[in-house]
Amino acid sequence: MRTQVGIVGAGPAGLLLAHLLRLDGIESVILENRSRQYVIERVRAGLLEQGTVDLMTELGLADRLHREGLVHHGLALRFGGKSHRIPLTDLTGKVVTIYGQNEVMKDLIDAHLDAGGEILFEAEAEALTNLETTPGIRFRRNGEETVLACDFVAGCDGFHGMCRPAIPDSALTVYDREYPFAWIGILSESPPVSDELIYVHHERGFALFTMRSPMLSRLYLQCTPDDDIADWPDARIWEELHLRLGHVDSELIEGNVTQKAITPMRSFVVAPMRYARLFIAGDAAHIVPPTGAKGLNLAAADVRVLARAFGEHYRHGRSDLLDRYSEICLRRVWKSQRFSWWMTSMLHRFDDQSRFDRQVQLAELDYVTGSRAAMTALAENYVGLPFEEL
Ligand code: FAS
Ligand code: PHB
Repeated sequence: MRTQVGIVGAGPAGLLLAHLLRLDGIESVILENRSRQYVIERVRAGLLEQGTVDLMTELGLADRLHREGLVHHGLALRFGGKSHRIPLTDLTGKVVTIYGQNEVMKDLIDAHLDAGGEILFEAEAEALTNLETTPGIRFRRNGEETVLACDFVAGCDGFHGMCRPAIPDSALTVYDREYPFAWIGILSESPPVSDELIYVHHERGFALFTMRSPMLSRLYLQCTPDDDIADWPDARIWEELHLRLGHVDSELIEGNVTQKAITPMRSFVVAPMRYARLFIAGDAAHIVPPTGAKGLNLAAADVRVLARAFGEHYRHGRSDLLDRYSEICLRRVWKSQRFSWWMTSMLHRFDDQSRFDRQVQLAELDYVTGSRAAMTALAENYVGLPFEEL
């Protein structure tokens, strides 16, 4: 098999890249080791920055998003039993949109296949060859081994993929931080407790009240990293959510829990995001704790740059943007890392925390929710920093 850009992974990064390339007349083939059904049912992110929605709108992929997505103009930080609203749109002129990642996946896959795009599901990429000269991706599908020859490989295979590990350790610098807690996330068939997100700082630990639709709530609780989901029956989760939310005007309604999982919390970056003719994007290159809701949005920002760089290469034979791909993306990645680490540090309970640290956290929350300058800094990072001019 042969194509111009071989893409490993049909997540947000791989699919958005394939769309951008197709519209630029550049061929690509996506290899995805999971089934189509699995990819569109996987529950992950749910908050889209304005820039990500604008990108999908430009690509003509946002009709259902605009119909079904929930546009938010603010969020609440809750501490000391009181909620404080951050008026995102008043402060930045921008909005965020709640629209499940699995819905984004459905829209991107349907549209790409309808437009004649090529996605091979249940195709596991096993090895990359000749990355310096004539790259190949060896993959296994239906028990058969095949090599996809290509000009470039786009490693969009997530944190646990095989593309990043294909880069020699000596060529990479790794930045890593693990947090001493994790998140239990549930989907509940119940109306959200508020029509805007509530981020809760509580002595029992962090909690987040978000949603997927007016009848589907998404709820998160801080737990310990080695917690076993079996130790968290629904009743215990609801009890903890009520305790951490405390008394609010509207009632937290308990619904049928349709999905429940524990997500580890880490900050991770590798540099550079390129090795010869392999370019890595999204979770394959960086992981943020979900407190800042940046994961999916960073993946979109990476491939926006990568697609433009491939376009310059194929249209004008120019490689300067390919050469600057890593530097451009890492600037945004580190700003999102800083913001996600800051939100995580300000809102979570650390077991080794002293009384002093705790008071500093509360003072930071008090300052951020009382100063227009500090609120604006939070808001502009949350809605998404402007894309770099390319
Ligand atoms: P993805 O991981 O989405 O996609 C990579 C794809 O590559 C997958 O489909 C995988 O099956 C495929 N693949 C892997 N190895 C392969 C191989 N060898 N061959 C072929 N295909 C291969 N972000 C938020 O903002 N909010 C959240 O609430 C949130 N929750 C999350 C919960 C979980 C459990 C996880 C893991 C992430 C969560 N994130 C969240 C972050 C998430 O949204 C990611 O940032 C986003 O999916 C990144 O997209 P990609 O880089 O495309 O990687
Ligand atoms: C979600 O809706 O899943 C979500 C929203 C905001 C976050 C994390 C997760 O910070």
